Amino acid sequence: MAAAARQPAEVQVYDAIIVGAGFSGLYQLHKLRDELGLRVRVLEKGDGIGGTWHWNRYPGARCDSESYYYCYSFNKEIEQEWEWTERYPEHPEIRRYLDFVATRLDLKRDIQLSTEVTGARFDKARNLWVVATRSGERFEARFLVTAVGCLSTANVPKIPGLETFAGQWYHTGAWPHEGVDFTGKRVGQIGTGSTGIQAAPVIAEQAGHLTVFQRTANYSIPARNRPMSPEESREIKASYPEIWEKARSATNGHPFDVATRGALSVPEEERQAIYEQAWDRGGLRFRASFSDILLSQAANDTASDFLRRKIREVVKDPEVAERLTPRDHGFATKRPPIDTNYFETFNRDNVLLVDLKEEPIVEITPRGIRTTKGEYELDIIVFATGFDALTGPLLSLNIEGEEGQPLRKAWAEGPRTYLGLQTPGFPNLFMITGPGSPSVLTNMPIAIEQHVDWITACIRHMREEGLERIEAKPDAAENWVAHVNEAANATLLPMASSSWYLGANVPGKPRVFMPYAGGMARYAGICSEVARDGYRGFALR
Ligand code: NA7
Repeated sequence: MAAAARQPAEVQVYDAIIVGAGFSGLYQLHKLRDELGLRVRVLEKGDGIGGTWHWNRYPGARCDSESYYYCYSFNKEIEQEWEWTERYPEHPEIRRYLDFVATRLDLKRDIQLSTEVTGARFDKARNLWVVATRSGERFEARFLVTAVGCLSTANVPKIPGLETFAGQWYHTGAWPHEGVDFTGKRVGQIGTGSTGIQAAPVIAEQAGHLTVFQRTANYSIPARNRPMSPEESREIKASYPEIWEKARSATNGHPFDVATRGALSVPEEERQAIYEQAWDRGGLRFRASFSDILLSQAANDTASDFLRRKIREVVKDPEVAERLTPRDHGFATKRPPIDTNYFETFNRDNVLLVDLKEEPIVEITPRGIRTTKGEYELDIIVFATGFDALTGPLLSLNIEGEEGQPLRKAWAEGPRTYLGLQTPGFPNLFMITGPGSPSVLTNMPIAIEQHVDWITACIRHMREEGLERIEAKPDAAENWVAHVNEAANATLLPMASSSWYLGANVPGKPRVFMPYAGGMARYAGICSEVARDGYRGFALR
């Protein structure tokens, strides 16, 4: 590729700037550079590629989607050559995979690492984005594509006294690359979401003692991780066309069927047998046991009750089991974790559960964590406290629209997008898996590929037609936000009051259900129709 033209003021000019070098940024670079022939620069804050997998290196970090479909589908050679070693890929394996893809497609030469975007503003006179970085570089490009992921802004709760803590503390989403040695240490882990549920069993095995501070008890399904056998791998590779077709036509981008029968349409005994089978098979597919687990409270109760019973069966101390049992929300109304020995971990002698509903944290002291009942002495605190999800990564870029309005202000009452792809007042800004798209409710690579393909086709169209500017119309965004709400309200999803889907985990964040719950296949259909209809709802010129 020709080097970017340099202007006297050292502004580096490109056709497109992509922010982020995870799954979405890599694929978007490939499409814009290698298919459309654009001059593209990827700016990545981390010192390596991999996005969420660059940062999330905490003990036990692995993907909850199965490896054979947590990958790209667009390139047959990559698909056939890469060998996954386990049913669920652990973080180093995903990084190796992305490195393999980036090398194969020669992407690295256009990715600038250790480059944090600190601001971007739209110059409406010239119809282009001006992007600034922490090191003082300036870039200009017609298109700005955010590939920043949905879960990349770590949420470290503001607990008084953290700065006085004499030990070490870490957030799981910014884990030290050299790892943390827990040997013989007294460890406190705050948080029992998907991350905490993966981390606790591994930390407990290494640490002298682990105290798990739980605010909301969670359901979890055994992952049943295992090595991939060569026969299984061969079979999968031979069936990829069907696998991808199924994933794309599914509600959640996973290549399995959701049962068509309702939970209450079968007798109790049969229902229990179906749940037992799903429990033994393991993984997120448990949710697909019946068609209405997220649609009917009565159906959901049957799944929730089954999982509560499993906790009682696994955890030996009935009081601990009761504290670990979720009673305030139904199964899968929050993102359901999957685990390896999570509940079993509470049978260990070196593990203690602290229920923060009974004894809230008062402060962090030099020696540990003090709750209303007493002080827990600790050497290390692990914050498995999640992320400022979906909007956080976008707002932290300090984006200003065509009238100089900050995105933070435009979204003060929650994200306003059209299709999760664009927001009014911010022309030529495309958000891969932005709020208002299915994103986190799906197997992410499927959602990412659909968005990147759509954005690429849109930019191709603009260039062919000699257009310089595309912007979501305000009424299209209003209607879409209403539709996103309507889709969420048709399910039980908005009922979990502590869910990060609603922004509830971050104090002061607007309570808006952010991802699109109408289903991946339906959503992709709407996007295609919008494009076919001359980009209905967008203003182009
Ligand atoms: P989550 O799912 O947001 O979980 C965060 C956990 O931390 C959850 O148990 C929270 O309790 C807890 N939390 C958050 N803030 C606090 C404070 N201030 N005090 C005590 N406990 C707190 O994040 P994860 O990293 O586990 O998972 C994120 C996604 O990554 C996951 O869903 C997958 O999609 C991959 P709460 O439930 O809010 O009461």
